[in-house]
Amino acid sequence: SELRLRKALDEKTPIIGSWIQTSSPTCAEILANAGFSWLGIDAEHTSVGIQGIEAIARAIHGRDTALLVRVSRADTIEIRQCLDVGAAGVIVPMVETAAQARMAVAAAKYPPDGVRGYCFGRMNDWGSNFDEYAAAANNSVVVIAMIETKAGVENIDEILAVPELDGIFIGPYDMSGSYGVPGQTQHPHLKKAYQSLVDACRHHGKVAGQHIVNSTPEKLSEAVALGYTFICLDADIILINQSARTAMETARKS
Ligand code: 3PY
Ligand code: MG
Repeated sequence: SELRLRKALDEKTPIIGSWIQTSSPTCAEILANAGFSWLGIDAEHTSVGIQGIEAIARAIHGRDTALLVRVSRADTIEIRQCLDVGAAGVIVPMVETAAQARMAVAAAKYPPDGVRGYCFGRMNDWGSNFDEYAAAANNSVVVIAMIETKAGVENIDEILAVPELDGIFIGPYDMSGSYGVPGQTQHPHLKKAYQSLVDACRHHGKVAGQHIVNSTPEKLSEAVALGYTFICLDADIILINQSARTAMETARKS
């Protein structure tokens, strides 16, 4: 599963994931079985803690679905804990400078590339796979920077120049706040900023990611046409919310 994610990121072929905001291993298993290539647990804005992340990693183990965690910040301990329980990589919010991108990468990589600490953990089968995992991890672990402020857009070239950074993921809501048009995620200034990010990624050979909320086939084709290859469709809470409301609407009408 990590390999499929890494391959898609390297080849810049569109790869479709979804988002997890609940700590339910059952919901995560359903999403994995539905065929998403990756699932991103939101540990920045939700109550899903490290035990929830570990439970979800177990629930989707053996599927062709890589687990990513949107951590709360570029913290070395938080990032290593996510990787040690089995995440294939991290999505780091609010990256605005190359220094912050370097910190994120360093937290996720073993020496000499970074400062990640060694341990026996889920990721190396509790030590049984210690040497193999340690040898492969710096290559396989994925680090994505969220660009969600005007400063991040302005510094995108220096951020993408950090060699081990795999790409970026846009945070449209925080971006709209940063541009002084809160909630207007499709404001012309934002659309221009998004396109400059996608162009910069193409120039640096990195992936550009976008979250499509209330997804439709049209929104997905538009994202692919614009050059996004790391695509997130909806979220566990959105999918269940929509289905529940649709079911009740239908029931009320019948
Ligand atoms: C944002 O839009 O700010 C996000 O972080 C979306 O995940
Ligand atoms: Mg955000």
